[in-house]
Amino acid sequence: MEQKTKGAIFDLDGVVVDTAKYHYLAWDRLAGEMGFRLDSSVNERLKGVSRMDSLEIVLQAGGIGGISQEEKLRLAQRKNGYYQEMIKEISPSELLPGTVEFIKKLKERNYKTALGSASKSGGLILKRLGIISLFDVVVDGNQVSRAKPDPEVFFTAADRMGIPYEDCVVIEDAGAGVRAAHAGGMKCIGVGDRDVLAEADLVVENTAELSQIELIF
Ligand code: B16
Ligand code: MG
Repeated sequence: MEQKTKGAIFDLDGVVVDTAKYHYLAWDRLAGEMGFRLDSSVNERLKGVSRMDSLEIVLQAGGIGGISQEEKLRLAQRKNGYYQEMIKEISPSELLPGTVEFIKKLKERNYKTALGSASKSGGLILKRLGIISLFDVVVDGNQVSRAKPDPEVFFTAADRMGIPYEDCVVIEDAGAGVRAAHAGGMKCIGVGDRDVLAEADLVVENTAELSQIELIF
């Protein structure tokens, strides 16, 4: 009997590639221009969070308030300019180990695959990494308006794959992403810190461990 087609939805930052370091450096440059520096605890809080929500976290870290919406948009745009400069030369050597192998294994087992990222540069980064053809569907920050933990990004990916939500598994490194997957009735594999990802159905410490997973979902 042929196996039922299922869906696997991959987050980008922290699952496919470590773009968090570039987001952090770009935000820290902006913070420096405003007279403060970021520390690593802020870095953790920025993961998986949309650009404008990230700006709020950064402003709060610097104790900066009373900024107009127009100015906030300008600041976020400036940070994105720094980020774009940093990812201009991103290359396949920066792919996190194990993820591509896991995607290929899923495809052999009749899974459809999707990107489900908050980043407006998600599609562009997949192209630069040379792996966009591994994804049946690409949903990034350009196609959705509500940030994780809202499940919109994963619903959009599942709808485009034509797979029922309960037959989808999300692979995520951020707590907000795990909550979004569950809010959408999907299973979730967490990659990273067990404390941060405690709610996930299964947690692996890093992407290299993904390919060891027996596909129970
Ligand atoms: P952009 P993900 C997220 O990527 C990042 O983790 C987060 O730090 C970033 O603010 C967000 O994308 C938006 O990125 O400014 O490029 O639109 O983990 O959802 O793949
Ligand atoms: Mg992420």
